[in-house]
Amino acid sequence: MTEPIEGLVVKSTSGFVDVAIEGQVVQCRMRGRLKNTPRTTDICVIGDRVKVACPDPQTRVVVEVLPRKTRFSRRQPGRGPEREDVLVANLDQLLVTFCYGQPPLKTRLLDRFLVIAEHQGVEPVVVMNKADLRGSDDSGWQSAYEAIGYPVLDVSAATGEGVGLITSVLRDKISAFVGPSGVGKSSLINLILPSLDLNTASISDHHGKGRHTTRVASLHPLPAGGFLADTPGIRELATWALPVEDLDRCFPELDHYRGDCAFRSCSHTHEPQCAIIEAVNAGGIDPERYESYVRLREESLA
Ligand SMILES: Nc1nc2c(ncn2[C@@H]2O[C@H](COP(=O)(O)OP(=O)(O)O)[C@@H](O)[C@H]2O)c(=O)[nH]1
Ligand SMILES: [Mg+2]
Ligand SMILES: [Zn+2]
Repeated sequence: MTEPIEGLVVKSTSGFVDVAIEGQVVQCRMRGRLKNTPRTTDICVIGDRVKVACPDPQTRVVVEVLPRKTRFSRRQPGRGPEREDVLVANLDQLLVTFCYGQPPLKTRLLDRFLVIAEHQGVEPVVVMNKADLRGSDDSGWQSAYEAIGYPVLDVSAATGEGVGLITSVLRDKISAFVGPSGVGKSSLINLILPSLDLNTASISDHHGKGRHTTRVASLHPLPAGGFLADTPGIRELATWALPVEDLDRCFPELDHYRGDCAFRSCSHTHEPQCAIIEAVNAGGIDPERYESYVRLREESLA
């Protein structure tokens, strides 16, 4: 038997995984011993790097799952020990997509997606689609985000404006699009990956139903290199709960001030000598972003 070869899991169904190895996709079994290992996390998900052995010419077996750099996951609440539900391993970036025109941008929701990305250790990129509908007073909010370090890409699936920017952001990385229904995610993905031919009739998207009812999690290879993650759970991202104690660290612009609060466990909502509140009053922190922090905090306490 030859040395196991390293590959990337691009599809995972029970007992079998599709692994991309040197540009080809091969179906593999999971080695029985791996399947039976006691676990609190999924053994093998899309984005995992694995070692594949070839005991005979017809058989490919995943013999090892390599350690994950990052895991994009959610906790499965319920009885017994909490279980981690990993949606994508080694996800590099989240393209948080909104648009000009309809539906209108909700910065609270944008901030929620950004916070989730920070919490998961994934790089967020803000995509503003339908740039063809951009009005002259539509862009004031962007500078606050760019100052924090979040790039904002103006694009249009309708005219093709800025699509090259997205293509270069996606190159050689594992990425996923998130955002509300109707902003044009499917339209953008169809431009980037025409072979996928996603349904852009947004009615079917609204409830996650429609043509693709039995969708499994997959990584789609991009023509210029890299992969686009498509997993049903990503759609529910906006409803994920966040641990309140982690929240202030998910607003990177607070980092600079946080250490100067008088109280070590300052919630930055009512305490005296709170450096964050002082910075909001002095104009160093965007008041809208601070408002998002306060709201998300109330929500995670509820
Ligand atoms: N004007 C304009 N309309 C767009 C653009 N991209 C998508 N749309 C329209 O927006 C609607 C929703 O698009 P869709 O891709 O289904 O959004 P999704 O729900 O985020 O996947 C469709 O009617 C599209 O034709 C764009 O760049 N400009
Ligand atoms: Mg869609
Ligand atoms: Zn404080």
